[in-house]
Amino acid sequence: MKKVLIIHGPNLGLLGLREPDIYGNFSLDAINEKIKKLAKEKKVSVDFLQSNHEGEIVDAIGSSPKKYDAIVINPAAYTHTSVAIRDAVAAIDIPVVEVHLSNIYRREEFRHKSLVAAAMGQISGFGVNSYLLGLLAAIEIINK
Ligand code: CA2
Repeated sequence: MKKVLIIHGPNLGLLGLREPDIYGNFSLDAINEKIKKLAKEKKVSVDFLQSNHEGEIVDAIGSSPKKYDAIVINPAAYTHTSVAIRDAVAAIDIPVVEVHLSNIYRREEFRHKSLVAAAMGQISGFGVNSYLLGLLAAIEIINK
């Protein structure tokens, strides 16, 4: 069975508690449940990592090709700042799909730039469905 790693970046553990107008009402656990349900339907297995630490995310990306066939990542604020995560993504040979709950291009200008866009593609602005669409994109690529 193909395996996909889902990475949630900093502060996404706070989902559902604050800023529901921007990020929706779902908690991170609720999002993960939806991802698990889709993964089961599509017969792939998923693991989850939520981390507020750049180095931990870099390590997870770097070691993922040994264990996973693809990554779906919401790098959160690191999207706009982290050359280290960008370089980690560029250094691995499995597909990486970048996702965002909000449409980063409709928000403050500093969010318009993604350094992680070294990823294969990006889905932004569809709330929890960004993760589901991101997982479908990853599955499509790894099943080819
Ligand atoms: O829209 C997204 O998914 C973001 O990656 C979310 C990040 C933000 O920095 C990016 O520009 C876009 C923020 C995640 C923090 O989530 C919170 C959730 C609830 C309350 C406060 C923050």
